Amino acid sequence: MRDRACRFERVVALAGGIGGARLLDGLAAVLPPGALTAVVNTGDDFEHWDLRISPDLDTVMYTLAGLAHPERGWGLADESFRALAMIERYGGDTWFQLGDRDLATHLWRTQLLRAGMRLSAVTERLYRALGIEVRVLPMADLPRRTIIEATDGRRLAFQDWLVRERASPTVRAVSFEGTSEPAPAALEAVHAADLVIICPSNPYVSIDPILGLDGVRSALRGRTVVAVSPIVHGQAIKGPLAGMITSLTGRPPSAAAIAAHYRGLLSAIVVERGDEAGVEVPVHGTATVMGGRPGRADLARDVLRFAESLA
Ligand code: FO1
Repeated sequence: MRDRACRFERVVALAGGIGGARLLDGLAAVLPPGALTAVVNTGDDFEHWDLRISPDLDTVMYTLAGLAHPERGWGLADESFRALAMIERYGGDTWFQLGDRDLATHLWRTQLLRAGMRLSAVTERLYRALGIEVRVLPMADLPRRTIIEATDGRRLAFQDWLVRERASPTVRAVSFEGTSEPAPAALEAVHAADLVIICPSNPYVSIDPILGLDGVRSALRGRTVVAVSPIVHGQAIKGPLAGMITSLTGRPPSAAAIAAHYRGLLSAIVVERGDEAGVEVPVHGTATVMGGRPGRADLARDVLRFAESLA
């Protein structure tokens, strides 16, 4: 069901990871067709089994198509791992669990990229094939890899850190390698936006890769920018964020730490009810933990209504 009540016509949502995908799903459900553009992190992308893998673009795609694994958040609900089992028998790399149907996505994306198609065009083609109407753009067409600089001195590629080493090396810094050029359509979308939503994603490894691209921060200046906190009562719903806040800022994980990270960018922030303390921008407390699709639409509606109250 869509709410015609919303006055925003050009909403841009910055997203990465599972929390971001879920709010995008809610926004897609409540906004009129054509009103939403998603700019998705590609800093997690990497080559594995000689395939080009874009985990956040795929998590968003499967979530918007209603195909994502409901608990895990990544990969497909209806999946098998028989190819992975054969790779295991051959002694190949199995630390990154690629399912049989998920493999089709990586095979097809790799084939189109190797044929010279830009990642934006490949993304549009994959999403359209799964019946997704929302415009979803990669943050950049060329690779820009997120690097984790660990306190033990190692520089780790993102998936090596997150999955192979289970996010156990303490993070000293996060850096980025590769293009600094945003996808043209992504930058244009931000410039034209009447609302920008920063989804409840990991600020360091899902949103900063986008903000660090040429022209993005300046395009956000003067826009209404509303973030949704990915930290709820001091905890992350999913992933390594809580420990990263402590190791990168020396502060305990909190919604206030999230607002402080986006200092200077935010018009306001939406947090879990009870997490308003210490937040130095206009703040709205609500229920931010999304259950299934109805909860995602409820949060999306709540964020849009709060954003309307700001103007
Ligand atoms: N995350 C894991 O913790 N273990 C995995 O084996 C794994 C496989 C995987 C396959 C495809 C895909 O699109 C995502 C996958 N993820 C896995 C999640 C992924 O590492 C993260 O979701 C993103 O990179 C950060 O949100």
